Amino acid sequence: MARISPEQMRSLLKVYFIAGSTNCLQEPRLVLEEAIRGGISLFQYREKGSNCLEGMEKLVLGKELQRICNDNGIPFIVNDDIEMALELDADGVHIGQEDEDASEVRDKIGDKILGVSVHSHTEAEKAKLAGADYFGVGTIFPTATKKDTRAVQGTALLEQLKDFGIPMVGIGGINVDNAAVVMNAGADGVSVITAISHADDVKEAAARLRDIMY
Ligand code: 3NM
Repeated sequence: MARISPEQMRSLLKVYFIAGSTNCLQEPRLVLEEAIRGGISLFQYREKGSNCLEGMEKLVLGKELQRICNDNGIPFIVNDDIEMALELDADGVHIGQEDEDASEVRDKIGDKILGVSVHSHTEAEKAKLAGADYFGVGTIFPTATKKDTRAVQGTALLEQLKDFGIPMVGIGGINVDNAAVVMNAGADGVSVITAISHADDVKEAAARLRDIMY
């Protein structure tokens, strides 16, 4: 398997749904299935927060969500947990600045997709050198989902990072009302948790984001 091309990566990032059991108001498998029906392009399993699953339970849910992704041709990315990503043979991993060093992760995962959260020009330079396939750029708008985010920066950083030529996805407080602003600032896509996982109609929420991004 070769590294993903920037063009392929850009199209996968369009509507990037991130979730774990703690984000879902309904059964996570149902939420993922509905989000896929609505048209998400990529999924990240992020099992974080109080009362999140651990150990075998986390792995079992990961396997089930991965199978749903595989059955529907949606690549499956694992947040942070490199061991689990390798054990499941996931399509990729996403890491933050507090997680393992990006170069070491690249060595461990070979050609799998590597996403890195960046909050500054310096972090972006480092992530590019480490071999990131995409940048997760945030925190764009205020969010209640992640308590330990860095400062909210609006779309300014997206504008600054365009010249890197690395595919970029915005994160933090993105929804149907502000997704177009994020795209117009240079993002290839939007990554969202709440806008899809807490929607009354999950499929409809994903479809509306998709309409905006295409
Ligand atoms: N990372 P929602 S913000 C997982 O700024 C995550 O790096 C962020 O959730 C960052 O779409 C965030 O519900 C939470 O706002 C995004």
